[in-house]
Amino acid sequence: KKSDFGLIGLAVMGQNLVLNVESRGFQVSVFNRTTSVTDEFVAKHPGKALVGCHTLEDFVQSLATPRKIHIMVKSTAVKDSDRDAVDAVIEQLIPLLDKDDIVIDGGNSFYQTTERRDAYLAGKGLRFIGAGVSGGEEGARKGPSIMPGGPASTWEVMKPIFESIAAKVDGEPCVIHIGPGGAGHYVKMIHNGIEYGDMQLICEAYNIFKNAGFTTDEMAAIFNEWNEGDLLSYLIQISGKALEQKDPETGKPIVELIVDKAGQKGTGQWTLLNAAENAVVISTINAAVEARILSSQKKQRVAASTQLTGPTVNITTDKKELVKKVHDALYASKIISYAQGLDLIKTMGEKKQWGLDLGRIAAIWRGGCIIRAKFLNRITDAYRTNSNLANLMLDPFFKDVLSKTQQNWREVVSIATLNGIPVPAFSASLGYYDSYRAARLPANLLQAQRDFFGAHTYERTDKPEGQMFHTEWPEVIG
Ligand code: 2AM
Repeated sequence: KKSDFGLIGLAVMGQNLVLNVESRGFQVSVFNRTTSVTDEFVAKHPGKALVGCHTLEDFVQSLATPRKIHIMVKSTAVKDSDRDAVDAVIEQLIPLLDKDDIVIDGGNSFYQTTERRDAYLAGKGLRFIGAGVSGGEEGARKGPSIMPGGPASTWEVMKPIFESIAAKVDGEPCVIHIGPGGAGHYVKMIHNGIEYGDMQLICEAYNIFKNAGFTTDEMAAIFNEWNEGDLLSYLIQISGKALEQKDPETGKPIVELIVDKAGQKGTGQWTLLNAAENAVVISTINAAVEARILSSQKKQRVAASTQLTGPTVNITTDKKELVKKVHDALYASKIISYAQGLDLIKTMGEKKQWGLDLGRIAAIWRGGCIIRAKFLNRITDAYRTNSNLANLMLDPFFKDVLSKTQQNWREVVSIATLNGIPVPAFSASLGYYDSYRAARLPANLLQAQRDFFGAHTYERTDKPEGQMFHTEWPEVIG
């Protein structure tokens, strides 16, 4: 019997994905460059419908047509011109495949690279799907959130397998056809940017509590409680669990022993670059990426800590009150972060004519992936009610939440600022909210400056739009 599905690249994610597909009743062929890995994997799972292959030829021959070959190897290309392991595997596969066979790249590839591969394989009569897969190792095994991009007709062929392996929420699989070409990997990239935002916001909440003298156990209890309400999400849940964890050697909370230097693999930076290219403001995600960068400059920070002064921390707010305020600051900032990320997806989707459905995209993030959260239901509802929503903040539900949380949000940013506690993502979110809702910003003076030094001209509030004016400004000497 030929296999229903094939997977190349048996690192942890690949292995887990194979076990997931197999568990849904499909026979899976596997191939890994280092053959001992293949043998060990198959030997470790006796009785499962797995076919281990030592050569790509055998692997391809073992698959039913049209073949469905999922590549899960290390992707490193960051520009459309870069070639990486995914390209190497594709090149090896091409001479072995037949017309209409389907190649799926399930790694974190850059969306432009995906577009190049899509066009290249289409030119050879082959079909390509660039799929963002989120959920880490556990998600891959039990059900990830999958964001596939490619032709709708190819999606139709892949749909039964993708839907059966994806996470389910309320019986709905966490996978939809995102759009053509690079749309899937693009949406996965923004998903990662949003993930950066969510994580940083939680860390800022933690930092305020820590400075206010809360113990890690108290903080764990707060996160655990929040996980029963509006903030219910995987990231809040694991933050509570992480804070509870004690180091077996010292008995201390493990979180307090972990060095405060954050790593990153690059999808956050890609998101920033793309936002800049599209002139979309994603200040919360931006703050989150930059916070990781500053955290990694530990040496400079330690040196500066004895040179640059700040206020003495003295938070006098009642603990219970503070918890409520920080909750609201976190909730409001999270809404802003999603509003910005979705604005970027919307802008790019329109530019590329991808026909993206923001409500359905939010719906497939409800399960499987790292940003899974209860409040995504509200986002889905918002776009279901109004698919043309200009900004998530303007949806009636979110408008109301922002209105009710903002006093506490402002107080938290004030308390943190007055105490010298950095809250770059909380304050960037608030700055965005206040700028977006301002009927008049100080850009009038900015236009005057531009006209002053560069005769760039300006419009007037008392004259028709589009009519440009210039002032003969006085000469400035020195
Ligand atoms: P390996 O076990 O032979 O190293 C993650 O690194 C996965 O990608 C591994 O399964 C690894 O195979 C595979 N991989 C990395 N580079 C590769 C390449 N150039 N060709 C094929 N597989 C590769």
